[in-house]
Amino acid sequence: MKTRSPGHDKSGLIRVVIDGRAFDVPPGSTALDALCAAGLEVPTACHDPRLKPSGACRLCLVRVKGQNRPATSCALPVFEGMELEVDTPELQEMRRGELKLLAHRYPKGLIESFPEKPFHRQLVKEGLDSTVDGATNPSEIDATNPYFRFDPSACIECYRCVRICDELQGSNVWQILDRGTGVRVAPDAERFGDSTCRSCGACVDACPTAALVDKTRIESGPAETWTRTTCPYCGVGCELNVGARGGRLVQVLPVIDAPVNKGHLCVKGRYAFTYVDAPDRVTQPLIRKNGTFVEVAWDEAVAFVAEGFQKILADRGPGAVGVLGSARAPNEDNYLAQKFARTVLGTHNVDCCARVCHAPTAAAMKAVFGTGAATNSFDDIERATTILVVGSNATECHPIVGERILQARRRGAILIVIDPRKTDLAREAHVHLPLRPGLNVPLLHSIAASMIDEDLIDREFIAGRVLEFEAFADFVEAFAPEKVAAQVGVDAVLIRRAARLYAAGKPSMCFHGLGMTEHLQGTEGVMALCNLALLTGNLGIEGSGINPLRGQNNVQGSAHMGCEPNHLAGYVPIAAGREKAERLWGQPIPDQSGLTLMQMIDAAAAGQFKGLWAIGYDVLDTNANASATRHAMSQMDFVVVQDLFLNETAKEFGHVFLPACSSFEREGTFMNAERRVQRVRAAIPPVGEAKADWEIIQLVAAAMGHPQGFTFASAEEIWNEVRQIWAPGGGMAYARLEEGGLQWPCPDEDHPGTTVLHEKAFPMGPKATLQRIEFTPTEEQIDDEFPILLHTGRSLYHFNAGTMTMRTKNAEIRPTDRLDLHPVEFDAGGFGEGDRVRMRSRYGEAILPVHRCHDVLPGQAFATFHDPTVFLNLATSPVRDRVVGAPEYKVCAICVEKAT
Ligand SMILES: Nc1nc2c(c(=O)[nH]1)N[C@H]1C(S)=C(S)[C@@H](COP(=O)(O)OP(=O)(O)OC[C@H]3O[C@@H](n4cnc5c(=O)[nH]c(N)nc54)[C@H](O)[C@@H]3O)O[C@H]1N2
Ligand SMILES: Nc1nc2c(c(=O)[nH]1)N[C@H]1C(S)=C(S)[C@@H](COP(=O)(O)OP(=O)(O)OC[C@H]3O[C@@H](n4cnc5c(=O)[nH]c(N)nc54)[C@H](O)[C@@H]3O)O[C@H]1N2
Ligand SMILES: [Mo]
Repeated sequence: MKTRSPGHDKSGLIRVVIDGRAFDVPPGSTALDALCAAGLEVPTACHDPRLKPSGACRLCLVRVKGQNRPATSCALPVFEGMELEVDTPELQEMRRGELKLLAHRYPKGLIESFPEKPFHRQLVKEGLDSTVDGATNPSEIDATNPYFRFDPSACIECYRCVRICDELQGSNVWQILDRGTGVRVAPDAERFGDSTCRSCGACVDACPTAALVDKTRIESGPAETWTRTTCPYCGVGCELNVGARGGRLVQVLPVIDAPVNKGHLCVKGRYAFTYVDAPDRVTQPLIRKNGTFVEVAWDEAVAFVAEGFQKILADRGPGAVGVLGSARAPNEDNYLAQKFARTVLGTHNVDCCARVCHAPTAAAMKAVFGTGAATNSFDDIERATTILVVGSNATECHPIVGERILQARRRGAILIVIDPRKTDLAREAHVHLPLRPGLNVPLLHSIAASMIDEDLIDREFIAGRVLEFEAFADFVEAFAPEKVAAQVGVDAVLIRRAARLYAAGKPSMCFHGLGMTEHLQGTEGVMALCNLALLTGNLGIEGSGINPLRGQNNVQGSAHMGCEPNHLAGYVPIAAGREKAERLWGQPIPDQSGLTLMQMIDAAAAGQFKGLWAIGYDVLDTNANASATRHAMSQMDFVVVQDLFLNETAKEFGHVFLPACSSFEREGTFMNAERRVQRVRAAIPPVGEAKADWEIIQLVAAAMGHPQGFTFASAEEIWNEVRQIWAPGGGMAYARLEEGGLQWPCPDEDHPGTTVLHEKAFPMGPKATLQRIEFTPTEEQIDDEFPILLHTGRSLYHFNAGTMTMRTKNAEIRPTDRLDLHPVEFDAGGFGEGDRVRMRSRYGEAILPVHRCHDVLPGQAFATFHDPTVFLNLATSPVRDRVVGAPEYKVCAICVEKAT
C-alpha cells in the first residue's frame, strides 16, 4: 500500500535573501511565494494562488539584486541565492503609483460596502481610499445571474475572472472585449442569465474588487463567523468555508488549500445552501393524527416511535422491522443507526441508498480485489497518462472531479469515454464509445479481447498478480470487437482504439458511475471493468486503478459504518465481525444476514415487513417502479421518517416525522469517494427544534428501555467507538482530521493514511482473479409499443430527490426535469421545444418537458428524476441487479406522446 507523507524534504529547498534576511522555499516557488513565506505583504490584484501567474497588474513589484528594472514578483521564479529588494522607498512608491492608476475612477461607495474585498483592503492600507471618486452606473449592473451580480464599473481588468473560468472551471464564459473605447471583460452573452455560465462562483471568489459580488452577501451583510466543513452534496467531498451571521448562513467559499477541491466549488456546494432555512423546513416533531400531521413535543414523538416499534416486535419479531441509514448524514449517525437496528431492534435489516447506487461496485471490487472501495486518489488525475470514464457524467455529478479531468485532458492526458450520451467529457474525449445502454459487459470484454489479441497486456504484472489468465483469454475471444460491434452499437475500430490507448498509455486511471452499476448486470459489469486494470497492470501504482465516483456526500461512509444487511462496520461480513461487535456492544446479535432495502419492500408487499425507520432517504420518490414501492409501503403499519423536509415518503406514508439537523448544524465526519474521512462542523446552531440524527436515535433507544450503548455525549465519542471496531480507521482521531482529512487504511495514529491500494498485494493474497462473466441481457427491451430506450440520471443543478436544491435558486436555473430526445424522435412526434410530453412505460408514466438534442442517440432518451411533481420513477422498471439487487434505472422501454 502506498502512503504519501505530508511536508517537504528540507534538503531540496532554495535559499532566497529578502531585504537582507534569508529564507528557504520549495523549488518552483515564485518570488511572491517567498515574500508570503517571509510574512511580507505586497499589493496584488491579478495574483491568485490557484492560477498560473500573469504579471498583468504590476502591483507586486520587487527588484532582483543585480538587475536594472523592477519585476513583478508573482511571475518571477526563485533561484538559489536570489537577493530581493522589497521594502525600499522607491519600490513602495512605484507599487503605490500602480495601485493609484488601478483605482482611477473606482466607485468609492463599494469600498465601504465590501471592506473585505482584497483591492479595497489595499486601498485603505495605502490611504488611497479617500482619493477615489468614481461611482457605479446602475444601468450597467448585470444582476441576471441568480447568485451574483456584475458591476463593470468596479472592474480593474486583472482578468482573474477570465483566467479562473478557464483554468479551474474549464468553461470560458468570460470574454475580453476590445470595443475601441477600451478593453473590458464580459460574459459570452449580452447578459449573464443567457450566457453559458454554470454559476460555480469561481470568478466571484477570484474577483479582488466589488465587480463581482454574491447576492447573499449583499442581502445579508458580511459573515461574523467562518467555519471549515465538508460539502453536503456529492461524494467528492469538497471543503467549504461557511460564513454565518446571526445564526444564519450567509456565504460559502471554497477552502483554498483543500486537498480535494483546491479552492474550487460547483454551483451546489457554493450557492445551494438556502434550503437550510427554507420556510417549509420541518423543525418540530410531527405525529399523524386523524390523517394529518400535527406538531408535538419531542417527548411525545420519541415515546410514539418507541411504542410503534415495540408493538411490531411483540407481534411479529425483529424480522418485521428495519432501518435505513442516510447517505446524507455523517458517519457517526449512520454507525448509531445500524447499532440501533442490531442491538435494540435485534435485526440486521438495515440498509442505505448505496443499495440502489454503488452496491454493485462494492460487491464487485470486494470480490475481485478484496476491498470494495476506490483504489486510488483524486490527486492521481494529474498523474495519469490516460483517463477512462465509464458511465459517469462527472462534470455534472462530480463537478470538481469532472473539471480536474477536463483540465488534465487539456494538458495532454488521453481521455476515453464510454457512455451512450455525448456528455461534456465525451465531447472532449480522444475516443468516445457511445454504446447501447445495458451492454457494458460485452463492450468491456471486447476491449479485453482486443488487448489480448494485439498483445497489449502487461505480462509481468499478470505473472505476479493475476490468476486464470489463460482461461480468461480463451473465454473473451468470443467477444472480439468485430463480433460484438453490431450488438453493442460501437464500431470495432473505435473499440480497438480505446483498448490501445488504455493499455499503452500507462498509467491509466478509470472512473466509473451509475452507467456501470444500475443494470441487471451491474455487479458483473464492474467485474468486467476490473479485468481491464488487471490485464494491463493498472493497479497499485499512482495514476491508475478502478475508481467509482460515489454518489452522495457520505454514501461511502453510510455503508461502511454498517448500514448494510450483510456487513458490519468496515464492510466486514457478519460472520467475520460478529464476535468482535458482540464483545464491544456487550450483547449478542443475530448470526443471519438481514434484508436489503429491496427485500424489505418485497417483504412488505407480502405482508411480512411492517415497520420502517427511514433516515434521510426518500424511498418512495427515488426507488424504481414507484407504484410497487407505493403498494409495499401501504402495507406497512409504522413508518418513521427523519429528514429536514416532509419528503414524498413522509407525506404519503409517514406516521411520525422526526426533524433532523442539516450538516451545517452539527459535528461529525463524512467519507468521500477516495476513502477520505473529513470533518463536518457546526456553522450555525440547530434550526428550530431539529436535532442531530444520532441524538434522536439515542432518545429512541432510551425510550425502548435500551440506553446502554447509546449514551454518547458527542459525535467524537461515537467516532472513537467506530475506531475501536473498524481497525483500518483506528488512526483517524478527530484531532488528526482538522484539515483535509485522512484516507483509510489508517490503522494507527502515526499512519499518514493510504492514497493507493493494492501496491504489492491484495487483502486476500498476492493475486486477483480475472472474471469470466457470461453476458445476460436484460428482459427490458424495446418493441413496437415502447420503441424508445430511456435511461435516467442527473443534471448539474439538482440533487437526487430535489428536496434540497429545489428549495434554492437552482430551481430558477432548472425549474423541473427534462426528457432529452434525439431530433429523429422529437421531430417525428411533432413536439416543440419545452412541450410537456407524456412518457409511458410498461409500468407507469410521467409528464415532463421535452428537449430536442443531439446528446442522445436516435432511439434513446434521457431523463432526470429530480422533481417530485414529475415523479419519473413511476415509469422505471422492476428489473434489478442479479447480485445485489440495485434497480435497473438505466434501461427502460418507453413511448412518448404529446400531453394534452
Ligand atoms: N448534480 C448532481 N450531482 C450528483 C447527484 C445528483 O442528483 N445531481 N447525485 C449523486 C449520486 S447519489 C450519484 S450515485 C452520482 C451519480 O453520478 P453519475 O453516475 O455520473 O450519474 P448518472 O447521470 O446517473 O449516470 C451517469 C452516466 O451513465 C450513462 N449511462 C447510462 N446507461 C449506460 C450504460 O449502459 N453504459 C454506460 N457506460 N453508461 C451509461 C448516462 O448517459 C450518464 O451520463 O452523482 C452524485 N452527484
Ligand atoms: N430514475 C432514477 N432514480 C434514481 C436514480 C437514478 O439514477 N434514476 N439514482 C438512485 C440513487 S444512485 C440514489 S443514491 C437515490 C437517492 O435517493 P435519496 O437518498 O432519497 O435522495 P437524496 O435527495 O440524496 O436525499 C435523501 C434525503 O436526505 C435528506 N437529508 C439531507 N441531509 C440530511 C441529514 O443530515 N439527516 C437526515 N436525516 N436527512 C437528511 C434530504 O432532505 C432528502 O430528503 O436515488 C435513486 N433513484
Ligand atoms: Mo447514488
